[in-house]
Order: sequence, then structure tokens, then C-alpha cells
Amino acid sequence: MAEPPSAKRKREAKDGENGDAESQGEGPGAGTFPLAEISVRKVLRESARDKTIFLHGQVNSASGDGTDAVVILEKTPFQEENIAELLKKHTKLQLQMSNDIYSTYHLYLPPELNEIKTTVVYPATEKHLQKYLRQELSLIQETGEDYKKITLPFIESQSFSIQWVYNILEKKAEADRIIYENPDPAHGFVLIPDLKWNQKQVDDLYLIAICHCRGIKSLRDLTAEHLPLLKNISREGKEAIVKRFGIGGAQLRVYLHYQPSYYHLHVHFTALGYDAPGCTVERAHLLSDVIDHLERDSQYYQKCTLTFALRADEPLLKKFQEAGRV
Ligand code: M7G
Repeated sequence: MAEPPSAKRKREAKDGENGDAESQGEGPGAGTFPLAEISVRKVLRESARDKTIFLHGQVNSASGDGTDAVVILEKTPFQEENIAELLKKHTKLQLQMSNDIYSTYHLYLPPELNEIKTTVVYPATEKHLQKYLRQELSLIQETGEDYKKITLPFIESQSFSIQWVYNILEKKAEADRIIYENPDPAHGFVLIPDLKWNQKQVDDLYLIAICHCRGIKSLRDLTAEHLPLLKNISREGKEAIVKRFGIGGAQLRVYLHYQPSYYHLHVHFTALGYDAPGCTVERAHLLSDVIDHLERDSQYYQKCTLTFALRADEPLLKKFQEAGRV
């Protein structure tokens, strides 16, 4: 019997030669993280709906002082093709309650069917701890002038290291995970699975295209000069995704973040049916809209007002408050 396309796609996502745990550990900073030795300092954020918890942990060094880590634990989506095995191979089925035709159970599974996706940032900086801490948000409306006077000096003075981006571009990390590359230094990019995606199912597909060209910090730096690069990312990125994962361009949400966390231009590709973190209207800018705006006006992103949310303790919010802009 012919395999349904969705099962095939899922199997391909799972089998993708780049998705195994070992290959994800390669590159600078590789090595197994001593998870069992970590002491939990604080729960930064948790979500019962998303089945995720963000922890601030510390790993004790020989001298006795702890090094900070962020550990993110996330229960993974079901994989359709594993369901039969899951029902058959369960280790225990414990009745919780029964009433007439209704009953609920605790179902216990063997470890290989019970994965928890674990993301570690280690050593983590104070900025990482703040990034994941749940906090009240405020909307900022940043004019082109605000960007030049407030935001740009701020991001030049302090923003996350983008060493991991250079490691990908220079093939020093995640080289075996690259899905597609256009090597052109000005108009080329690398397409790679995002840290957030375990590649086991396409329902939560998430890839990023990272441009080779250095120095384009964000949406604010884009002009018509970058249209060839943006169009390559859009067209070639979609072609590579349909070829590898069977998801067509019309089923993809392709966008840039403003503000991003990492100031080296990159574009997010997520499954349209997936509510990816950061795909909200105050952060995601569709690549197709960005291209359209730049075709109409090369200076669009230097002039327009951009709205985004900042967390209560973000130093950039303080800068906007000091300038009387909030
Ligand atoms: P962003 O808009 O700058 O920031 O996107 P965000 O993290 O607040 O969304 C950067 C994207 O790169 C995010 O989707 C991250 O999950 C992803 N990412 C971050 N790091 C450190 C890595 C990494 O080391 N490898 C890969 N493949 N993706 C990463």
C-alpha cells in the first residue's frame, strides 16, 4: 500500500541524516552536559500548555562556586508513525478513574518513546537568564530617529554574542546539519534547522536562513540593495524545504524578527500551522512584506516606525524611558 504523504514527510524529517543527537553536539563547546550535577536555582518560566519549563541551574566547579546554565525541558509532539508502537510497547497502564463508559489512565512508556527535548545554554550570561525569565511586557514604537539615537548605540554597546552564527557560516559547528547553502558572499546564505526544532516531525518545522554577508544587523539596515539576497532566501529556502521535508512554500511562514536577539541578519521558516514562539504581530515581519516594502521604497526601514515589545527589566526599555519615549 502506498505510504500517505504526511507519514513519508514525517519519516523523512525523522530520518534526516543530520538529526541525530551526536551530530548536534559537535563544534565548539561540544561535550555532554553534566545534567545530573545541576542544582536548580530558579524556575524562569513554565507553560502547562506548551509543556515546557525554563530553568536557571548551576553546575558546581571544583572551587565550589557555581557556573550558571539555562536548561529548557520540553515534551515533544507525538509522531504519528510511532503511535502503534507506543500503544503496544507501553510498560504500565495504571487506571486513574473509571465512571460508566469513561476512564482515564497513567500510561508509562519505554525511554525511547518518551523523549524530552533538552536545550542547554552553558555557561549562561545574565542576559540569557533575563531572556528566559517571564516578565511584564511593554510595547515600544520606535521611529527611525529613535533607532539612530537610542537603539543603535545600545545594541552596539551590548547584545548577545553571535559567535554561534559565525561557527555555522564557517562550518565550525552544525556543518552536518546544513540543509542548503548558497555560498555567494553578498547574496548567499545557509539554511539550517533552528535550535528549537528536533526534526522528528514536520508539524513544528523550524529552520533559519543565515546570510553570509556580515554587518546587516536587522530589518533596520535593509535597503533595496539587499533585495537579491532576500529574494534568494525566499525562493531557494522554500525550494530546499519542499525538496527535503515535503512542505510547500504556501505552508510556510517566512519572517524576520524585530527586535531580534542576535544582530546578524537571519530569516525564520516555520510551518504555517505551528504557533512558533515569536511569530506574534509585534515581532514577526513577513519576508514577502519586507521585499514588497523595499521594492516600493529603498529607505522604507530607515524611515518607518516599528513596534515591538520589551520585557520590564530590559536595559533598552530603560533607555526609551530615559528619553521620554515610553
Ligand atoms: P532571533 O530572532 O535573533 O532571536 O532568532 P530569538 O531567539 O529571540 O527568536 C534567532 C534564532 O536562532 C532563534 O530561532 C533561535 O532558536 C536560533 N538559534 C539560536 N542559537 C544560539 C542557535 C544555535 O546555536 N544553532 C541554531 N541552529 N539555531 C540557533
